[in-house]
Amino acid sequence: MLIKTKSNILSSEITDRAVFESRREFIKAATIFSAGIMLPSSGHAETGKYADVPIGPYSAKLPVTGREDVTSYTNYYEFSSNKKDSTVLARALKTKPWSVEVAGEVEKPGVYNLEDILKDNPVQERIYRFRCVEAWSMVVPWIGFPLGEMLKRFKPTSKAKFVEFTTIYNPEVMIGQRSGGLDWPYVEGLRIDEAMHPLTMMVTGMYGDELPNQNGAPLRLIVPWKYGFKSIKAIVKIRFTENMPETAWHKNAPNEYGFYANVNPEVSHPRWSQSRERVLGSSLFTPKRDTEKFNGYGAEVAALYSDMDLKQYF
Ligand SMILES: Nc1nc2c(c(=O)[nH]1)N[C@H]1C(S)=C(S)[C@@H](COP(=O)(O)O)O[C@H]1N2
Ligand SMILES: [Mo]
Repeated sequence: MLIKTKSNILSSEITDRAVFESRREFIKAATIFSAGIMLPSSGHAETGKYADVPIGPYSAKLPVTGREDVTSYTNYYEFSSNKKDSTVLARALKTKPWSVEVAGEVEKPGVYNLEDILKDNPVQERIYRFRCVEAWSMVVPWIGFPLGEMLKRFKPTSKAKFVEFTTIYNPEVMIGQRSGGLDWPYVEGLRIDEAMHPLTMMVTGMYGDELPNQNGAPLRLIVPWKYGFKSIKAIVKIRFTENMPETAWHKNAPNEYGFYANVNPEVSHPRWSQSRERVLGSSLFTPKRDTEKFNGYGAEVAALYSDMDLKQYF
């Protein structure tokens, strides 16, 4: 399946806040366009938990990648570095009940139940591009809410310049955590303006249904203009900090994985080019897609980095 081969997401492809279009009709059309035929197992659930959520701002009108492809090829090193194995092993994680500790430079620290967080943060669907640093990409209909809206409720202090996220540490179930590779638990971070940017999402579902364990249930981050490793899964802690947090992949290989990790076809990974990407679900004969700077979200986010050399701050 070929998604779309060229250039930036047109502004006409991004819905504005007022537009609540007929989401189901579009999704059906998109699924037919992308898969040729509609199978009951692909596309968005009609009856899933989130079947009727409104479509949110910034949702791109792009054909989505097949659900099977997105749920059977996952990066989740706590379970396995093998993408197929991690989808199966992740079933063992218990995701209910779940709570998130909020700490650091914030007026309302504490331990919050996920259910209570969800009461305050109504969900919406957003179709976003997603680009892994390994040079593959997909288009996913995420369900979630803007991270910034949630963070504001905790009242960050003026010293909060960064936000650090931590994945659950549970080596009994997460068997990958019993050995090295990454320094567990997995940690990621954003600058506060990146965290507050309206494109940045906390995700609880996909394809109209709850998030499958392998895709980061019950709560993960999605930052569509950054490489996928920033989009940390199974979050149990959010800490506001004055200094830039040390992050798992950066610690593992600082010359390969920068803190910013903005999608940038002009800056190669030391071991491979970032100029093109394999679209998940496409055939071996499908040409690779040209990678777009900021993954196509430059109109929204380039201003965040206007005074920075992105080759230095990769
Ligand atoms: N906790 C945790 N979060 C993680 C990862 C991981 O191994 N552990 N992998 C990252 C990487 S490299 C990518 S590309 C995305 C993959 O998301 P997906 O499996 O839902 O496609 O998750 C990111 N979040
Ligand atoms: Mo990735």
